[in-house]
Amino acid sequence: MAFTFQINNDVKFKHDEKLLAKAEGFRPEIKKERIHPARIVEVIEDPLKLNGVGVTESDKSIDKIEEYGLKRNDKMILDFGDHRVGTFKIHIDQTGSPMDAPLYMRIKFAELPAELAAESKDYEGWLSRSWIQEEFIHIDELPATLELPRRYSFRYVELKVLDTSPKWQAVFSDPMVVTETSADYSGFEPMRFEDPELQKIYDIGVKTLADCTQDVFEDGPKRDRRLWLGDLRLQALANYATFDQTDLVKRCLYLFAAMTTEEGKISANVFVKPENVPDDTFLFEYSLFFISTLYDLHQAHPDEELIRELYPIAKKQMNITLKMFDENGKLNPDENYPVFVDWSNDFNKDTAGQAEMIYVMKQFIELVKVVRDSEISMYEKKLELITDYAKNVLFRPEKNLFATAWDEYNIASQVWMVLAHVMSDEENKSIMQTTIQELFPVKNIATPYMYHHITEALFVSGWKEEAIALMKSYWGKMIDLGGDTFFEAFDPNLPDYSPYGSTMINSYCHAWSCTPVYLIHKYVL
Ligand code: RAM
Repeated sequence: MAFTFQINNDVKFKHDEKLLAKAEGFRPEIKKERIHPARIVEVIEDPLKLNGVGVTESDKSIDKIEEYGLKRNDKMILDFGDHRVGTFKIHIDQTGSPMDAPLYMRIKFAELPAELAAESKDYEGWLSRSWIQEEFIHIDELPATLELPRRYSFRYVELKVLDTSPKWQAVFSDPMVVTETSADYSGFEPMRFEDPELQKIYDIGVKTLADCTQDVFEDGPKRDRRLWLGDLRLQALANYATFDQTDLVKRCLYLFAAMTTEEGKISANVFVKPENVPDDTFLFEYSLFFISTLYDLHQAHPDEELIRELYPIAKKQMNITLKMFDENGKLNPDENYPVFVDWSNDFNKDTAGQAEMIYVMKQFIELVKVVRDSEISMYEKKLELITDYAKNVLFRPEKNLFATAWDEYNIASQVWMVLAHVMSDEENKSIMQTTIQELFPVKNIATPYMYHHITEALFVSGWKEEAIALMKSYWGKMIDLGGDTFFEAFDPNLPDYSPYGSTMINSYCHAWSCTPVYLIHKYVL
């Protein structure tokens, strides 16, 4: 089912000031560092890189940058050597005759060379074009230091002079990014592997996580630059395996907990600037993953007081979701509260949604035990009913696979049922074997988010070699295509895929793709 914009203007939200104050108390310090470009590059055709675009070192030297005068339509691309998140500053002067007209220029920021080759005037996607990282600027007097107020996410900066005048040229010097992150490297010991492929995947995963670790766990520093619950759940797991900044996870949980709807439904994402505002967007499992994130935090760093404090929020959400199940334990999907699973809409998500509920209910019951809620048996009975429906109706023994409502057998259904441990370990191993035989190689899955779940399902069901192979081929392919960080959306069969109708808006540093750091930490060693 397609999920685009949800507009729910009539929904009323709470603002629990006490919980918001706690979120504020855990606001992290943003660390800054000045970085200068490593070289000047030019865009080239490169069939091995994303969308066939790469870069090569220019014959211009970065050390002599102030010797190059740029006139109408001239451009220069600065390469900052790695992915950076921060603000940009450059000094501009002129050479030649007096400045008889303003300087008019475009500055474009790109995470990957493919974005340098794309022109924003051609953009026809359904998300706002305002996400495209470029600025058109007039400067009346030179010399001047141009300090852009916005934060950008990039490795490359293209300076294009749209016009000077035939009498003079623009001269640039001292370009610099002041990077921003709240990731704390001080106590962090990166893991070391003999396998160089694994090392690269791990290192890039850590970098992806760090660049998304800001005032909250952002989904992506280029876009949407906000806190999404589905992303948070995975970021938090990766965080425990790396920087282990528990306070930031708490901050994010408090933000969601403080701003539910009046009924207690949890938003899919929240904004924190200029003030805390929940988005009127709701996704079935994102709401539920508040419970998972709380459970995972308690696993990583037991904190009974926090569980007691946030349990009422988790319970309300659980009760709201339980109403979506009928007397037989079947999920009645609601298109206004869609099951997400992946950006691909090429498969039915009902069975995956049923499994996600089982996955979360098991974690919820552990929280029920922590707080000793007397309603425990009601939840256990509901879990049994919903699980029985999955086992007796959705599972097809003759196929050894779970079906969806329309008798479709897809990877997502198997993966989530395995992650939810609906069947025994032995049965799970055999279901994943059938999945590998019948449904692999993976097709029509568009995000590292779903590839993460496929990989984890292989690990938990005893297919370790297959899991590592999938991780290497999928995340490794993003590296081969030129990624310095991992992408938001990536279908290896359709490398130029975008959920939004244009890759210009895709984010190439997206936190939900950083999970190899967690998977490697948990299952490989
Ligand atoms: C993308 C966002 C976010 C994700 C949603 C569902 O648009 O960037 O990462 O959680 O999809």
